Amino acid sequence: MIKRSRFGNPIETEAIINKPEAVEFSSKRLIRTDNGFIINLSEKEMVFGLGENVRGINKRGHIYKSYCDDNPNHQEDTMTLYGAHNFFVLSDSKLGVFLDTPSEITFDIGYTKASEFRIEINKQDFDLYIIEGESIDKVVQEFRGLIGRSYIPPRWSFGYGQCRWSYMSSDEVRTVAENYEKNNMPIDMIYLDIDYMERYKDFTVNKDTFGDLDQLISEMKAKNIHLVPIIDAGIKVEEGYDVYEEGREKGYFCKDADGEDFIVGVWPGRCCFPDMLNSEARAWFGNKYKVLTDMGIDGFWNDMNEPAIFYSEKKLKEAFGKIKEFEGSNLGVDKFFELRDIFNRLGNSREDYASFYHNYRGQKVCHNDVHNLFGYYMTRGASEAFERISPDKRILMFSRASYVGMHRYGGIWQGDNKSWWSHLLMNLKMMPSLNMCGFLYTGADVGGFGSNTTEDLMLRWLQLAVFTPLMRNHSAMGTRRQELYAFEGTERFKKVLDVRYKLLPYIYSEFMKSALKNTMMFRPLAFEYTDDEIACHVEDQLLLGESIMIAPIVEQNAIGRTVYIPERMQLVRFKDGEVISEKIYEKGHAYVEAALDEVILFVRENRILPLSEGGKNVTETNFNDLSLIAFGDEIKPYEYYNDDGESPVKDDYDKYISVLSK
Ligand code: MIG
Repeated sequence: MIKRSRFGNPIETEAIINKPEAVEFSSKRLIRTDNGFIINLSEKEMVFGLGENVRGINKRGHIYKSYCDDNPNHQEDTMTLYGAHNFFVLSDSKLGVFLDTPSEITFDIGYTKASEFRIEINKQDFDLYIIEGESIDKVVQEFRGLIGRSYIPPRWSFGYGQCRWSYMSSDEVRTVAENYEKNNMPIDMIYLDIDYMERYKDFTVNKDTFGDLDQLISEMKAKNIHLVPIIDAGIKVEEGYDVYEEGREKGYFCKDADGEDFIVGVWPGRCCFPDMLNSEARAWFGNKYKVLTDMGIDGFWNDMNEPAIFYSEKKLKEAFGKIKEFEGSNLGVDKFFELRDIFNRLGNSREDYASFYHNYRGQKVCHNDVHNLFGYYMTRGASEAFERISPDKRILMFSRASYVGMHRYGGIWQGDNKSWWSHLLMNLKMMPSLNMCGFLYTGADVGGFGSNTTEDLMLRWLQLAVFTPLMRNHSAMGTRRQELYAFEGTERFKKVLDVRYKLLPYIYSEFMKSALKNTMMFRPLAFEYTDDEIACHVEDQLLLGESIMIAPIVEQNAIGRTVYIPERMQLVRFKDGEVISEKIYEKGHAYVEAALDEVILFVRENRILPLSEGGKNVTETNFNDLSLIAFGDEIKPYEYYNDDGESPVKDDYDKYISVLSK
């Protein structure tokens, strides 16, 4: 049962596609306060959701904020990340809540007071959805029905991708491809970061270093490798740059209070933000992707669209003024700290977010009030353009910033992380909360983006990533190289990576079923084994689809780990190219070993895990000739979804299902 109540006069986000009639607010659980709600939490109540956020699968005990934020140094106490996903479920009450507002919200979930969940909403203009159901899964499914079908990428994007910020030329990209080939390692994608552009200008190509991009694209295509370029949110201010000049002439950029184009500093230096909320500007920006699709590009990632700001012209001027003021004076400690922070505080400042404007549905709207929509609408613009540009073929699209609703238009990666063991575990924990909000095509930067990775971390991270729909190795400029051939134990990396291609039919099938039936692909154990107190509190294992449980190793130096087995399950080990069905475990704890080059998973009793032989890329992987892993006396037939992997998906689900039985 879904109830919508309206407060004030909210800005339309288009998060919801099926809006029920609004009713007057009444709730047994939510108590209205001046600026939000309070929910009293019983001791047993767990809180799941909030999409992209740090900390537990069960979110109790901390504060989180909804405000899309470029925060590459996030740690345990970080409150804002790249996405804003205002949906959560109370486990015991089986109650789902979605707050539809594009401005900031604070969720204090038993932090200030352990028994109290306090929600503070920046603006009292919002829609509140309360969903009740017979199970957590049902509540989530109803919510997903409200927000519409998740984005479905081309099947090749379920392969492995290599990225690094600093592939400086076509030849460097060729070298990456050659190295994968030489080492017999499968690969489907190589990503192009900002260095392919001419001085970071969107929809341009650096002639000196990527002048033969056309040719590179077709060479790679011949190897079944897709090149996936980045697109940034800011447009360089430069006379003669067509995108800038058109945008300025047509009035498509965000404006300052005086109606002038708002100028910020991002990668290209001085930039304007296209007004992604203005439907005309959005369509114009989306059409620009055609520059690259015409060259044969069929996938993109949208970056910096929180939108991230290094500085604004206005605040930079103030900063220089301050510096001059301080120069030559005797700085006491306070002044010194102030001086030290002047430039640090320039980035992503709330003051800047409050000083530019959109033209949204014909109204002048302050950015701060619609902040969380920017990345969503940028990605939406691209995705809507793809329907025009490429009506017969899916295009890969994923974004950094997001809001609920954007899940219909693209996937997300989990933003800049670090080569830390804690971020490997966080990658796992975010999978279900993102699925709850419809983000199915997702994954984190494998190996960690910032800081230097290590061989063992990379291997363990891959062992998780073989299961995530987006499987992309990405690292920052200046960090240690982390292409899988860059380490001593290359053979070990190959063994782990090969497992992905064996799992592909299952991963694709489960992804598609989740997208088409509004279910979750990754579920906490708490959603399935609701009466099992221990299972409900497991934070480092997940159910993946209907047949398996994953329990990756996320700790340095570990040779195995303790796994909680919530029902009879069989351990399956991928070792040296073999698939070995090992011990059948009864419910309880078990210590399971797994070497650095092995992948382990657990098959549920009477469920089928279909596997392929593997392959050197998705195109050459056989999705039809499958071997089936299962145990039990009453093995349930498996509904296997497969299609051509590239035609846009309509609602003829049954056509692509075959029943596998053993
Ligand atoms: O300010 O394009 O999250 O994936 O490599 C950094 C360079 C800009 C941030 C993205 C990251 C990308 C990087 N970008």
